[in-house]
Amino acid sequence: MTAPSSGDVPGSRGSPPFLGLPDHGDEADVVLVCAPYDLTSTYGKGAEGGPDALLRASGYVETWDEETHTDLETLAYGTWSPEDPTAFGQQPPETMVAQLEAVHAGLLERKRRVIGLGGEHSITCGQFMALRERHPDLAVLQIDAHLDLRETYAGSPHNHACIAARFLEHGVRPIQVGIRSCSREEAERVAALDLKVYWARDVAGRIAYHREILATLAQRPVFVTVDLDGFDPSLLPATGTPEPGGLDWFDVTRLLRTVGRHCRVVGADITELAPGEASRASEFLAARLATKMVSYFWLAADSWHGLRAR
Ligand SMILES: [Mn+2]
Repeated sequence: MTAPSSGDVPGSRGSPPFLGLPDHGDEADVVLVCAPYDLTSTYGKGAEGGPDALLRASGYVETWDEETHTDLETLAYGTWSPEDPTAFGQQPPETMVAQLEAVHAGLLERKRRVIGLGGEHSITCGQFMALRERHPDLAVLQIDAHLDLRETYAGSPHNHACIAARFLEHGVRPIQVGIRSCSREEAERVAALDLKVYWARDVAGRIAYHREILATLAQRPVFVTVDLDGFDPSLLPATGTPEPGGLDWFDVTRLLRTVGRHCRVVGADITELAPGEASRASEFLAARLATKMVSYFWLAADSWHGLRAR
């Protein structure tokens, strides 16, 4: 694999194009960064197939967003994929994260809007670090079934069960939504640090808490990281740790729409899609979520915020 530099040109290297549209390479407005990585997952495996499955499914998603009345075809898309996906997937998490950080830093430098595609949730750290470097006041909204607050897991600080601990380590207190599983130590950490956790049992089917989230996000640039296990497994079974009692489609999309409407979203990702047999609905949901992110965070947001859409 060739080491990426900040000047690395995004371009399709074998991954299906987003929405089946032409890949605009270096001219893209929105870049999907594929991270086919699943080394540290402990239960259900297969997340290395997530980015390609999502992109493939996106070819069958309507480009007209029925809700915001925006046409995704008015933006130009590109994908970045590792030169050698097998080598990418076998490297230790520390080097994987460092590589992704360089890729994301280069894209941010060129003012690209980026959605990271996992891969397991540890891939988030690369994009987060690049965004944090650029936006010292970065806020993080995490949708997940799990707190991910362990300092290390299975011997690594970059295990997929540790991503929120990495946010804290870099001075960012994540807002976590959809949580319904944690260890005693993680629960104690939430209490000790007074972290803002929106448990699935408290927020499923509700929207009143959105106002509180907006107050916390205030005027800060926001990174939205979605572990797909935040959704209920009846909707999205194709994920490594399908915890019961999750969020439904409208729980998640209404929250993301509110955040796009009122905040400046500077990056997002979708992780932990682990395609397998009969996972078409999961793959399609993940692809549809990517289109909603583009609409809410950028396409519709440009007009909501009074900016001129391209
Ligand atoms: Mn999770």
